[in-house]
Amino acid sequence: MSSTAPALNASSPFKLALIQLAIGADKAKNLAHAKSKILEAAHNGANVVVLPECFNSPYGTNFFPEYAESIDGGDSVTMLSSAAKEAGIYLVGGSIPERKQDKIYNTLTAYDPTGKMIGVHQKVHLFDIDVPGKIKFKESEILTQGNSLTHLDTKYGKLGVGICYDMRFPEMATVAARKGCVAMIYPGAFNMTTGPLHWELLQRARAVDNQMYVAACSPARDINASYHAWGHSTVVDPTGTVVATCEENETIVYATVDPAQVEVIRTNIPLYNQRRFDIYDDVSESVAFDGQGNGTKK
Ligand SMILES: *[C@@H]1O[C@H](CO)[C@@H](O)[C@H](O)[C@H]1NC(C)=O
Ligand SMILES: *[C@@H]1O[C@H](CO)[C@@H](O)[C@H](O)[C@H]1NC(C)=O
Ligand SMILES: CC(=O)N[C@H]1CO[C@H](CO)[C@@H](O)[C@@H]1O
Repeated sequence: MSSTAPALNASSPFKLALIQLAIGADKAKNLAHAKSKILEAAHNGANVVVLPECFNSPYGTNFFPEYAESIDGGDSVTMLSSAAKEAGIYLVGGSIPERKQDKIYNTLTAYDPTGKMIGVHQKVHLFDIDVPGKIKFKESEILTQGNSLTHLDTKYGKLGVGICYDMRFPEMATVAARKGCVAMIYPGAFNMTTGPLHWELLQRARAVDNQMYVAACSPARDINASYHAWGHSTVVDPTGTVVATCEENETIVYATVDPAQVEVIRTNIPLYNQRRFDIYDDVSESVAFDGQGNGTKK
């Protein structure tokens, strides 16, 4: 039993910009600064702009309750919508701590060039790790996990989104690829321990397994903050090659995402015709998507 490569419904290349934003303790300043960088990226020709994880707040469970907002009319969401509109770009608005009733989520929102919200993703896999002597972090002490996958419908094709630790779970990217997404985009803030070890490797792995683009957008490193982000915002192409990256300071990383490159690699190395769903299951078959791009288990 074989399968065929998913239709991408995307023909034109687009310019992707990852804003490796310098984030401080002043939320209003973070919002104003993010907006100016979004406009800068658009000015430089970007069509899809990405902000990092937790862009309105320093990263840390102790900060989340103070910086958390409603995504229904909150300051961060209001800024993101107006920045997308003013810049005339698609915006993957990093993530913010979202307050909803008595719970806090790590939530990504995305917008089209008119400022309309086109997707909401609550981080599905919470970051709970303990590498003795190196790093201990338990998001689940404060955060609640989301329960659905999210695909954004854009005029450049479908984009799958995840947040940081979500990158470690190959099923999410595989579902996105098989449902026709041209790229997976992950705002994320890896640490100085996990960054050098896995940040680039995971992106290349997700890209080569799924023959799709993968991009991850980190905050700039702030040596004065309690959490030292690895930085190195990166774009990987569908062959698994790093096509754009940077170091730790604030910058904008640009890359062209070309659906034709996805088709080329899927033709040259035709994994899609060679999968053996007679001996293992197609993980994407177990997820059903609604009209808003939210996927849950059938
Ligand atoms: C870090 O703190 C030092 C000492 O207070 C200060 O001089 C420096 O500008 C700070 N750096 C950043 C990136 O905020
Ligand atoms: C990042 O910025 C700091 C402070 O300005 C500087 O000392 C350092 O060399 C920069 N790092 C790189 C890789 O440019
Ligand atoms: C929040 C946290 O656990 N930060 C750690 C990241 O890793 C460095 C070591 O590289 C630790 O010093 C930090 O405590």
